Amino acid sequence: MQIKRFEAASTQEALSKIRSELGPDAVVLSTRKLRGGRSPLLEVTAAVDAGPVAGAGKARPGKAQAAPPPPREEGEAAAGDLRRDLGEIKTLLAESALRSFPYGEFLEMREMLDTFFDTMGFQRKEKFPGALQKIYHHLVSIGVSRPKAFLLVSTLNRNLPPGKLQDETALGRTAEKLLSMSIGLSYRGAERKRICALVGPTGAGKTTTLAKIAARATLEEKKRVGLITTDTYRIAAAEQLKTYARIMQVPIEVASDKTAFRVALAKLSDRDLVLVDTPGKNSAEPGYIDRLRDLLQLDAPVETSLLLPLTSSQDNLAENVARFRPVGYQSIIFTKLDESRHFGRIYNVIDQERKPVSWVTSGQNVPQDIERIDPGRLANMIMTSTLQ
Ligand SMILES: Nc1nc2c(ncn2[C@@H]2O[C@H](COP(=O)(O)OP(=O)(O)O)[C@@H](O)[C@H]2O)c(=O)[nH]1
Ligand SMILES: [Mg+2]
Repeated sequence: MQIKRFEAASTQEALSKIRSELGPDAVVLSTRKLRGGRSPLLEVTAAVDAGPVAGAGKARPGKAQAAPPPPREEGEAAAGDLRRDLGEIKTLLAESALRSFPYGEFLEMREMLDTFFDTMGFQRKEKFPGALQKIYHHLVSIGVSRPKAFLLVSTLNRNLPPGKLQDETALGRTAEKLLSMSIGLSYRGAERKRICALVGPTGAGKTTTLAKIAARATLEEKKRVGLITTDTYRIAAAEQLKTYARIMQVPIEVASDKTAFRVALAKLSDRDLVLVDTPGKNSAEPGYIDRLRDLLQLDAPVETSLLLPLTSSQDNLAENVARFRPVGYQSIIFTKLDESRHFGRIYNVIDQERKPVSWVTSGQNVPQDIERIDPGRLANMIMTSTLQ
C-alpha cells in the first residue's frame, strides 16, 4: 500500500490532488485541519493499494501497464474495488477507534469519506447511462447507503443489454425486481409461530403495534388471540394494553417475571396466537437485554420481532439492531413510515441483518395503520418512495 500526505485549501482540491497523484482507487485515511497561516488548510492522508506513486497527471499507478479490462466487466471490477475499499476503510476506522481517535476528527473523516465516495462513485458512474444514474441518485436520496446503491446499479449495468439501459420505465421495473430479489434473500426460512413477542427501544410502537396485530388476527383471520404484557415497570403501560384487550374482547395476562410468564402462557394455551409485549424501559440499561433474552427462552418456539422506528437515523437503527441482536430476533417490524420517507434505510438494515420484515406500520390508528409486507411490496415502496 502507498500512503501519501496532501495539503489543500478545500476538500475538493484535496480530492483532485489525490486522484491525479494516486489514481481513482485511492482511499482517504485521515483528514485534519492545520492551524496557523492566513487561510485554513486541510491535511489529508490517502493511500492506494499497490504500485509506485505516479507523478501528477500520469496514468493510474500499477494498473497503467495492465491491459484495460473488457467493458462488460468494468462494473464488476469497480464493485470489487469498492468492496475492497470499504473493507479497508472499516479496518482503518476500527484501528483508529482503538487508538482512541478524537471523536470530532473521526466524524470529520467520515464526512470526508462520504464526499470522497460521491466523487469516486460519480467518476465511475459517468460510464453509466443517465437512466441508471437517476436510479442511483433516487436510491441514495431515500437513504440506501451509497455502496449498496452503487452495487445495485452496477449489477444492472453489467447484466442488461445496452438497449435496455436507455429505457427509463423498463429500467425502473428491472431495478425494482432486482431489489425485490435481493430483499427476498432475507425472507428464506421465515415462518410464523404461535407465540410472538415484540421487542425494541422505548417508544418504537411495541404496544400500539401489538394491538394492531391482535385486532387484525381477531377480525380478519378469526384467530383466538391472547395477550401477555411483561411491561410492569409503568402502571400506565399495562393499562394501555388492557384497554385494547377490553375493546377487542381478548384475554390479557400480566407477567412480571419468568415464572409468571410461564403461568400466563399456560393459561393461554388454547389460543391460536399469543402476543407478548415487552417493557418500554431504557434498553441501554445494564442487564435489560440479558433479562429479555432469558424471559423469551422457552421450550415452545417464539417468533421475536424487533421494532425499529423509521424516524431514527441510520446510526441509531444500527445501534438498536446491535443492541437487540443478543435477544435473537427472527423478524423486523418497521414503524412510523408515515413520518419518514427514508425507506432505503429498511433495505440497509435487512441487507445487513438478513432478517425478513414481517409488518410495517404507518400511523397511530388501531387497527388500520399496519400492513403485512413482502419483498415485492418493499421494493416497490423503495423505488416509488410512496406508501400508496
Ligand atoms: N406516527 C406514528 N406513530 C406511531 C406509530 N406506531 C406507534 N406510534 C406512536 O408512538 C408512540 C409510542 O408508541 P408505544 O406503542 O407506546 O411504544 P412502545 O414504548 O414501544 O410500547 C405512541 O404515541 C404511538 O401512538 C406509527 O406507525 N406512526
Ligand atoms: Mg409499550
